[in-house]
Amino acid sequence: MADQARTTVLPRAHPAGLPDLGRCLVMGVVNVTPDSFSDGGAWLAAQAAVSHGLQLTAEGADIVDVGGESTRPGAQRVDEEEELRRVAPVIAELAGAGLIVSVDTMRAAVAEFALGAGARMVNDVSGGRSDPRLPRLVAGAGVPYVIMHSRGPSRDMQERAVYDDVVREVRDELRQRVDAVTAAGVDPSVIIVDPGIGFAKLPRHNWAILARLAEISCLGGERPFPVLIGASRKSFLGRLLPDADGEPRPAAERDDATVAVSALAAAAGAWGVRVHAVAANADAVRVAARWHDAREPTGAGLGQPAPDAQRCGGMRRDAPGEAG
Ligand code: PMM
Repeated sequence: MADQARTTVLPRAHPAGLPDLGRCLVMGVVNVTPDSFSDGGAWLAAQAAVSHGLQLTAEGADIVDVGGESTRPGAQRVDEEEELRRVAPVIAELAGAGLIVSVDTMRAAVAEFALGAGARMVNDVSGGRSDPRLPRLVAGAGVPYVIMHSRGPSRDMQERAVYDDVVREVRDELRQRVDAVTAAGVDPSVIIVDPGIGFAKLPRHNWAILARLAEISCLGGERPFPVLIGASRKSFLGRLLPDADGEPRPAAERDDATVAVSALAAAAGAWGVRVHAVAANADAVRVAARWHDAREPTGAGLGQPAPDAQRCGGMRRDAPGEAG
């Protein structure tokens, strides 16, 4: 594990069921909610949400992630009927237009509708804990499945942001979730793991995780999992960049900082970044891929990694001063 802690480039991992673009993918966020912290209310009307999804795709999103329930700290749950009412027409239209749609839900009934309407993946911020029928549904459908780390409902999750070693604990808790969903029948090849930036985490926890992504990808085992990072506009970026009075920068002004995180996460080998402002992030992941490829004497970079970068045990060290 000491080796993994010093490794800066994740072993390459890609989920079955999605195109391999040879670079970090960009997942554009379509929140059909009145109360998301970053864009609440902006896309609540179905037609506005559909136009937004199409616009994000035109700007370079590889996937659009449609959600009807806010998960911001302190948020209350919406009922299933309301969640479905919000997302159903949006998913049906975006999938019908040929986009790769992911449904951001913790409920099997919502995921079932979405997959029936053409969605191609499920993003579950509860990591299979909220609705035990959801992993079983995903297992039957065989679609890519994002298992995100959190510590219980958004309502009071920040009270559980207590860690001795956040990276080790998040990794171990994600491992337990991966074991639980695979026991429910989910094929490990479709699993994407997400450390849940901002979910039951303080700013210092988020930074520690971002700096040690390889440990999250490996989960302590041999097989690397693709890693998704959702840092976009989150409050730890606002706190990093306060104004002259010490007030955190507002969510709407955190996109440049988000782009910096995307470039660094992509260069570290993240499989995907989940973002609100797509265009600049789409540029960032391309810069990161090209930068990385240019450093590889064999031409094998994030697109075609060196063979020893495929497994957790044999990762390259890529930090300045450590290479070669
Ligand atoms: N963050 C939010 C919602 N869904 N899904 C994944 N996989 N990872 C995240 O970090 C994540 C998520 C909250 O952000 P938003 O309200 O801006 O969508």
